[in-house]
Amino acid sequence: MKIQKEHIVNYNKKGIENHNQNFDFLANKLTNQGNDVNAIVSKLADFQVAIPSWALGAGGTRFGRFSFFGEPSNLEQKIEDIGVLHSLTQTAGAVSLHIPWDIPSDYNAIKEKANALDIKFDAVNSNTFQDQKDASESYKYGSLSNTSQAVREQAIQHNLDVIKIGDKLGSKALTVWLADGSCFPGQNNFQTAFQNTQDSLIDIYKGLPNDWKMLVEYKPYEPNFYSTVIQDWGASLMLANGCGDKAYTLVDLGHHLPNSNIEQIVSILQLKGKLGGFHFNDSKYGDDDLTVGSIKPYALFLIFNELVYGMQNNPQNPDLAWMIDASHNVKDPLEDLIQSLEAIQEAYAKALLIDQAALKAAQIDNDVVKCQEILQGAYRTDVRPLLEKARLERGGALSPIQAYRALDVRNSLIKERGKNTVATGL
Ligand SMILES: [Mn+2]
Repeated sequence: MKIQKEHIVNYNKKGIENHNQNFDFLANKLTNQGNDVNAIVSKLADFQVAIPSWALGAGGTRFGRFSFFGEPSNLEQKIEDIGVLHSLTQTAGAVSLHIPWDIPSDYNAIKEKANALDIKFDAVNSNTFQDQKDASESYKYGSLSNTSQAVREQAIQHNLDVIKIGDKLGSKALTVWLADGSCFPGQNNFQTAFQNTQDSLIDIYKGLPNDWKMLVEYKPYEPNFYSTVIQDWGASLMLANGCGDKAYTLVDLGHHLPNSNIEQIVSILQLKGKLGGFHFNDSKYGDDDLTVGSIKPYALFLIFNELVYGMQNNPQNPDLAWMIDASHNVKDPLEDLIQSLEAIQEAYAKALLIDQAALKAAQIDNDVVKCQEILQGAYRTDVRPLLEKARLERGGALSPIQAYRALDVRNSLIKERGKNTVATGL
């Protein structure tokens, strides 16, 4: 299914007058406060977030999975779904593939399809947390960290294969997330597991094309519940540094213990030029994979404040690979992703409103109250008219969720694909 541009234009007609009034009012206020509104709108329009290929089917838990029907059953259809998201939001201009769930059968056809929908291939993700059908070795007790050299070699080879697949599509980064760890004390020798992981990553790194990055993701627990080999940003940074300049840490919002100061983590990694990617989601308890901004929108704003500061002040840090890494089982996945994209843009827009010069002056004066006023002044601004403007200028929908429903997208997908299709993934 492809959404026709004129359908969006027609849908927008109903709300355009209201939008113009709201935008003019806000733009006027922000301009008087010293903001360059056009520059903010164009930054929002340029900000693109990759959609992971595994987030387009209904999400699940280990207890069950409830379909919303009309799921994409192959990679072509997954890219079409991202095309739907992108045409409405103008923010989802990239896909992040998971291998082996999404190995293209026809590379040229996939590239053409993505190109026609203005979708780029972002980081490719390897999978050494599940056993594959014809594999000779099992990852039951780990992959890159495994005590068995044969298992480690199989996992290294898989990552090298993923790089080759990504290279054919125009990807420029490999994301490595390991489930490796232990469930019981004494099961693993921590030092051996870490050293094996480092050595394996170095072998993968040697196969990385020159213009590629390796992104090392961390997670404190799950699926292992006693120890995880790459459990935090310190472990990730050590491993990245052990590989070389093209290896970076990847921060996933949900991969922290409760109340971790994630904004401080991204800040220091950018200072050191080592933040390579960021995965968005939200959580109440752990790695809940909830819609971005649904639980802790202020924390997301504080993280964006540091990301914006880094983008403006840390030329030593590369452009980041942005991706949504969430999928919840009680929402239509496409509606869930639209809400996440909106929340990301909202936090970004609010962070762009922070008067950095005034904040710096207040910090030097140790005017703690003023520092808080500056941050919260930006946070309390209703920036949605700016988001609407950024979407409108690129041909997107004033309200992507309302347009998605008004255009009856899910029912069209069900008519096209049937009820019982199932997307690959967890
Ligand atoms: Mn992630």
